[in-house]
Amino acid sequence: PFQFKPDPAAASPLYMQLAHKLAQAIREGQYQADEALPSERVLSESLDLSRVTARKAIDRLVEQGLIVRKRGSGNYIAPKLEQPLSRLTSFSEELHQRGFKPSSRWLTRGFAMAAPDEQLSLGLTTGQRVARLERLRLADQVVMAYELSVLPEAVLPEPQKVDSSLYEHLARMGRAPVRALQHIRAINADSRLAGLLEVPVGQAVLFITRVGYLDLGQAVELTHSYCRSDYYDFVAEMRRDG
Ligand code: 16G
Repeated sequence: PFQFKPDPAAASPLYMQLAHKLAQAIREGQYQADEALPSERVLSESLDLSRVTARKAIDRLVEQGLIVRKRGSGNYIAPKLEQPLSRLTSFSEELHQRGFKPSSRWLTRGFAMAAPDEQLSLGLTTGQRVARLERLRLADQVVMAYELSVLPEAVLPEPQKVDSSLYEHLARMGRAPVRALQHIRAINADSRLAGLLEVPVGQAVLFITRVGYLDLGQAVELTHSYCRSDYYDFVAEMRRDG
């Protein structure tokens, strides 16, 4: 169980000491990713502190991005996705690995005519249709990203059948990408994106474009991911030549 002994000689206020101790417990892995943290009431009662102190400590950790509040169900550890840039993986795989429950909240799942940039990326000719998948990506109940995926109709003839994981669906048909090219840029959220990602308008968001290919070089996926910069951290290992 979580232990906290206030230091009466410390210069920092009680709530800061508590926040510090809680942050340490989270970093040390005392709590599972999808497990609720003790509520403010439980914290204050078990540690014999005032409710205000407990609330201010939690507020501080929310500000620091370590904790998220979920309406009606309490406080949880914020999702953190340290995603290696050298391996081709899916959102679902990455989140499962970290003990979160990945899911998709669908906005669109249908067909459209390929736009010029989509034709170019996917190697299509004018007049060919594409499947369009538009969704929010969630870790437990926290929105981490908004994604728009475009695939040739021949690759994804039944977009309605994609469940939560696109790659799992493609793998079942032997069409999951084995190679991808990815660009990462920073943008500021406009009001629509800010609303979808539940961040303030103007917030910095990671805008990532991925084109995924099959073994023989056929492009199967063009995905634009808009990732919350507080939850994503892309990591690459580098070596100097020679
Ligand atoms: C990741 C990829 C995205 C891919 C998706 C498939 C990034 C920035 N984007 O979100 O390109 O389409 O995974 O995930 O990594 P799924 O199989 O869970 O649907």
